[in-house]
Formats: sequence, C-alpha cells, structure tokens
Amino acid sequence: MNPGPDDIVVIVLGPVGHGKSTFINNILGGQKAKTDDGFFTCTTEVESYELEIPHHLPELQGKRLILVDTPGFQDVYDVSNVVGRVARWLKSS
Ligand SMILES: Nc1nc2c(ncn2[C@@H]2O[C@H](COP(=O)(O)OP(=O)(O)O)[C@@H](O)[C@H]2O)c(=O)[nH]1
Ligand SMILES: [Mg+2]
Repeated sequence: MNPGPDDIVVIVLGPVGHGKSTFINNILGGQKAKTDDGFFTCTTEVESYELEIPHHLPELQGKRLILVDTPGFQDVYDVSNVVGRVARWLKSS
C-alpha cells in the first residue's frame, strides 16, 4: 500500500466482534473486509483498504485514505500482540 506523508491512514482497533470490519465495509460500500460471528475473529492479519476520496471533500483530493483492519483483542491476540502486528505493518509499509 506504501502510505506516503500526504496519505491519511486510519487504524481501526478494538475488541473482537465489536464491528470493526463491518464499519470498514460500510465505509467502503462493499464486503471487502471479512466479518465474523462475534465470537471468533475472522480478521487474523492486518489488512489495509484504500477508499476513494468523495468529490464533495475537495480538501482531501490528491490524498489517499487508507483504512486498516486489525485482529480484535481477545485471548490469542491480546493488545500487545495486535499493536505489535500493527507496528510491523506500519514499518513494512
Ligand atoms: N447489531 C449490530 N451488529 C453489528 C454491528 N456491527 C457489526 N455487527 C455484527 O457483529 C459481528 C462482528 O462484526 P465484525 O465486523 O466482524 O467485528 P470485528 O471482529 O470487530 O471486526 C457480525 O456478526 C456483525 O454483523 C452493529 O452496528 N450492530
Ligand atoms: Mg474483524
């Protein structure tokens, strides 16, 4: 995805099953991020999605808006595990 200094990167974090992926899909207007049944996480990796900037937001034209979906906090992915994954994603991007 290679975010640059002008891009806006929104990282969505929170407990598992609280609607992070659904929120991202609603903004994207499609079912791109995998959603789950609320008990087991479907989002096992940090995934990024680029959103087209709407025309009615002239101040954002020329920038990219990148939404980042993350595994929800739960037993196997505790907060430090998720934050570590996000930090690695940021570094490799
Ligand atoms: N009632 C209700 N259910 C929701 C809402 N957002 C998500 N869900 C449901 O909650 C479950 C988990 O959603 P998901 O987006 O996968 O959560 P994530 O683990 O935070 O990514 C799914 O069954 C969704 O359909 C909401 O705003 N209201
Ligand atoms: Mg999810």
